[in-house]
Amino acid sequence: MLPIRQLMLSGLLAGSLVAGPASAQTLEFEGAWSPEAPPTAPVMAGYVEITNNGDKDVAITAARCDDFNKVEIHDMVERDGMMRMIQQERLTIPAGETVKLEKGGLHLMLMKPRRAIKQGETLDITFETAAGESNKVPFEVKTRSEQEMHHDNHQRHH
Ligand SMILES: [Cu+2]
Repeated sequence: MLPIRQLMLSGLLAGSLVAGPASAQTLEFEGAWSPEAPPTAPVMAGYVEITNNGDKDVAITAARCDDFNKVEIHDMVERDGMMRMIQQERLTIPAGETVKLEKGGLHLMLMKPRRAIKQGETLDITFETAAGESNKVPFEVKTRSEQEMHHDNHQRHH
């Protein structure tokens, strides 16, 4: 019986080794935050750095949050001398690269809050990829000055 058990065990081990990296999330989300907005604001923004640790490009095709009617991915584009926000149907994170969603560029647009959202709260935003993976990311609601302070501290540590 023993050799069979060992065979099965090694088979299981091999199986888990194969399944491990394939099922792990390839996207890494860092520094996710949302600037606090006045209570009557119809939209809020979301910023985050997304790194693709895999060896294949990953396309984010949707984002959603229970606290908002809709979440869109926007980019800032100059048209006719004016900066406009253009909705992106997909956001591709190239293999091994980091894409930054930040002020003045790519950002999340959180539309029509379903409740009052205050500083210090966390918004759970879920990103869906074209491959069917979903990544739930906590976005911290902060004032802009808080975020700048945090950024300074962060840089001092490195
Ligand atoms: Cu926008």
